[in-house]
Amino acid sequence: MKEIKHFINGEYVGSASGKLFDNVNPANGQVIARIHEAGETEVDAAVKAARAALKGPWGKMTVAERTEILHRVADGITARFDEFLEAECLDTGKPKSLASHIDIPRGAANFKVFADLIKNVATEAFEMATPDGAGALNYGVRRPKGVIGVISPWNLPLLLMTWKVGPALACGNTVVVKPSEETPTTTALLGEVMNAAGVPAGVYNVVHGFGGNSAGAFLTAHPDVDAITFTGETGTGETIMRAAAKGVRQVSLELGGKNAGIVFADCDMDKAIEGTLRSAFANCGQVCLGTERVYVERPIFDEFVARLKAGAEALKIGEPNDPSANFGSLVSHKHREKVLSYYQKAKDEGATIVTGGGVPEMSAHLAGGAWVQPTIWTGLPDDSAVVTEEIFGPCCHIRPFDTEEEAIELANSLPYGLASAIWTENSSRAHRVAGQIEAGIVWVNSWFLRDLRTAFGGSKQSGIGREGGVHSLEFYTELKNICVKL
Ligand code: NAD
Ligand code: 6OD
Repeated sequence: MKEIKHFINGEYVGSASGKLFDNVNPANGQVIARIHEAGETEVDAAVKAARAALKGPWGKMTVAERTEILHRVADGITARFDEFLEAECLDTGKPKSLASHIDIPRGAANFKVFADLIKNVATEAFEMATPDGAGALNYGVRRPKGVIGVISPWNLPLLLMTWKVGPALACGNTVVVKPSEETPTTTALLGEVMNAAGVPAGVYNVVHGFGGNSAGAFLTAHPDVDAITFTGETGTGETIMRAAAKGVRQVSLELGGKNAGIVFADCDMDKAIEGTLRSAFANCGQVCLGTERVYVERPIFDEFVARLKAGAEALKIGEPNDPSANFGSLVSHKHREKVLSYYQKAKDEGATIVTGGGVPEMSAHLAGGAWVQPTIWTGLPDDSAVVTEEIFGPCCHIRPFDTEEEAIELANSLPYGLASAIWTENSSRAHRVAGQIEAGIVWVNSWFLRDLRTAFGGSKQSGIGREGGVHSLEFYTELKNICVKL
């Protein structure tokens, strides 16, 4: 059986404790590998390696040298595209048709974009008058923050991990990554690419394991980690923030959401249906930016519901290797239990089940997989758990509205504030409504259209801080002011 080991100081190492756990293919329930679980010993070794590497060749490189290496990392991912694709799909159950367009290309792009960015960012300078008339000159310099702890989730494993490791390394930091216990393989494989690209030992380290009382907690509690960047559930974010308070370490938190789509009667219906289908069902609904609440203006409500139902029922459920499949399994049976518990709640609360609501029948070789049906409900009250809590599955509730003000109020009614999608052909309305939505990202007539130079993050309980473009530099560097008396 294949073993997935930690990557510490440029080498793959097993756990001293000998503790391993199963890596399961969620499409069929079969164990595909055994994963080493890091204890405090491995986490400490990884942090020590990362600290030492800051003082080694990595810390002495020019920006040009460092960014050239990061371009080689991106090219290394692309050169091994099929291996990354296979590994990502085996870990997650997602269709190759999706991961080949999103997960793996973005995994590579995250290194190139931030390598290019760091070469071209200016800092500030201020001339200052002084009483003696000679003056003073202030200027800013950016320095790496140090050792960054990166904790990543399972839904877009390579994409979300490199989204943090790319800028962290571009800024000259070193990292210790703890990928999700469900999806460790591409993070581990990246170690080989780092070595081949000439990234010095200790710059990129990986420890595997769980969250609480395991690798995640050991990493966030480690006193020699300078800052922690995390993507995952809001509750986990709170725990990590508490851990980071010890030693006053900075956090960047990209957390959960319960995102609203608002569909106005003046929308282009084809675009609204296509975009809402993707935002509700892509990646089996396991995208933090996904739409789980759809508000539709009353005159087009019935038509919209009927067309979304037809679109959901046309999705092709299948295993990753099926080229025609565009809808995979959930990431695990544990997650399926959570999603199905909401399917049950919707039933119990008297929802109209427009489509789905259960488990699809799969052929014998996939029967052990974590499959669920794409599901649409109507008719639930606004305070239903199904409408207010993040499910993170392929499902949405659709509710009619009558006025723009009502739609905005509904969209803003929850403590989350990650993303929203507005569908209208009236550009004044688009700007007016987008400006009033309490979310870090608002799309108009699109969804998950990403320009990596833009700010990304959540408001309210969906996160703290912004990453992307120059905003990543705010987290991954210390901006130091040097004041020179002339
Ligand atoms: P999770 O919070 O359960 O786990 C995320 C990571 O944190 C995993 O690596 C896990 O092992 C680790 N972890 C768990 N407990 C920990 C602890 N006490 N200390 C340290 N580490 C710990 O999230 P998940 O289930 O993997 O991912 C799904 C969630 O992530 C959803 O809520 C989704 O909305 C959110 N998400 C947010 C964004 C965003 O950009 N805002 C992106 C993707 C996913
Ligand atoms: O596109 C990105 O950079 C990003 N962080 C996407 C997050 C998706 C959440 O599931």
